[in-house]
Amino acid sequence: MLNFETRIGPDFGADAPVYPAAGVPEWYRDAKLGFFVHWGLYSVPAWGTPHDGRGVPTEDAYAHHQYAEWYGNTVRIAGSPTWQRHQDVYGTGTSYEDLADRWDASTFDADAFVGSLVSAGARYVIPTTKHHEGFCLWDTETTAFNAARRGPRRDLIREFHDATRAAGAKFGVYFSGALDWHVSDFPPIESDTDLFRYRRNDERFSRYSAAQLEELVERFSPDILWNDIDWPDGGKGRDEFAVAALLERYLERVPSGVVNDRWGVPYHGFLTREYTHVEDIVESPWESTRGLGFSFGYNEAEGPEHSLSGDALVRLLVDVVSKNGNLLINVGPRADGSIPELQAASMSAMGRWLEVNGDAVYGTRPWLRAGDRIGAPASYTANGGDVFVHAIDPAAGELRLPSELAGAGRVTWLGAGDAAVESSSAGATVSIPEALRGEPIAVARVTP
Ligand code: FUL
Repeated sequence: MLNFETRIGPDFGADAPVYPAAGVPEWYRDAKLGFFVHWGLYSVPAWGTPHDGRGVPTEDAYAHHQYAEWYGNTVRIAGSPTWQRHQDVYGTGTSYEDLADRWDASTFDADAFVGSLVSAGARYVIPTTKHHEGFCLWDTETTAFNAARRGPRRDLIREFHDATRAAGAKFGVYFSGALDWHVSDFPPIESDTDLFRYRRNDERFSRYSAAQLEELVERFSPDILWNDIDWPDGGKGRDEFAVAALLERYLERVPSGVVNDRWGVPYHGFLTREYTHVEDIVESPWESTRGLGFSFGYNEAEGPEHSLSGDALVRLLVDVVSKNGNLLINVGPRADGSIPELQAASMSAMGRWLEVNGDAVYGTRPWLRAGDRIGAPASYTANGGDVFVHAIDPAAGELRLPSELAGAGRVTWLGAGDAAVESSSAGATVSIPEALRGEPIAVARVTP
């Protein structure tokens, strides 16, 4: 997994740039669930070695990268499975960038696509505008290597933006700040050290990244700027094209906007965690991200054994929200813009669950603690005076209320009405209605 430490630098001493006041708006904390969309040239081959990151020795991690969106790097590592497969499928004469002309997105319908994310519960949508490959999905003036001129011949980000706003969701942009393989000339990245060594930090590139991000801000006023893998060092000072000035102008334009923590400067909005289990409530607002499988870009080599089921997805959402996080779950479409069935099935299951149980997720804040694991396990969320007790093993048939709530006024099951509380010397318990025992999580609302 790419859980390297973000590198803060360089140290400007007394000349350090001044950053805008950091903050995370309430709308973001209320939203709880967003969808990432990783879509790019890598969706054409749609391939990576499927694994969860644990079975592969560190020295082989990049040659066997499970992230299909890293194809453009993995394919350059001679002897890697991706290198071999590329030759088998495309022959030796096809470069990664040639894939741009093989990208046919003609069946993509942004309204239908975003509609399925919103039905799955998304309150915000963040497409990759430019991943590490350097291909821009919007009609940019900064490079001809973009989706309006090559492949789809459409401004895909404009389409995502319009559809997302029309659906009433917030719109964010993912942007690969310091990695752009299209305008770099380095050996492939084969280790976490290479990740910082084989990247451009010069002023020209810093200006290029700045111009692209600024274009996105001016055209789309995104609610979220989700930068990835740092910002080029040449753009970290006090210049007008540097990140401090960019963020200042962004927040002037979008005062309710929010940014993440991957800029490589002493400034952050929400914290990010990628394929990471967080143990307990984190006070600073944070966001958990992962793919539905082990990749963000669509990996056609993955099967159900690599993917989150609908039940597992609901449990992940509740676990994250009970600990003060948002879940940014990723969908990786096929090149043509369709959502693979395996992903669609889990998304629909989450949407159905949220239709009944959304009150226990959206707008909530953590309770006194994230959960209890004594007896039948439970997670907690709270809103106003109400506490939501999430039975995470409803098949157990019984839920024990935490001692702080034992004398509470009223207990109702979301989707099944009032509950009768039984008190004994062991504490207060409620029986889980039969109708909810097959759910991934059954939720009792406790009103004092
Ligand atoms: C990582 C990237 O390298 C992955 O490809 C993905 O975009 C993930 C969200 O962030 O750092």
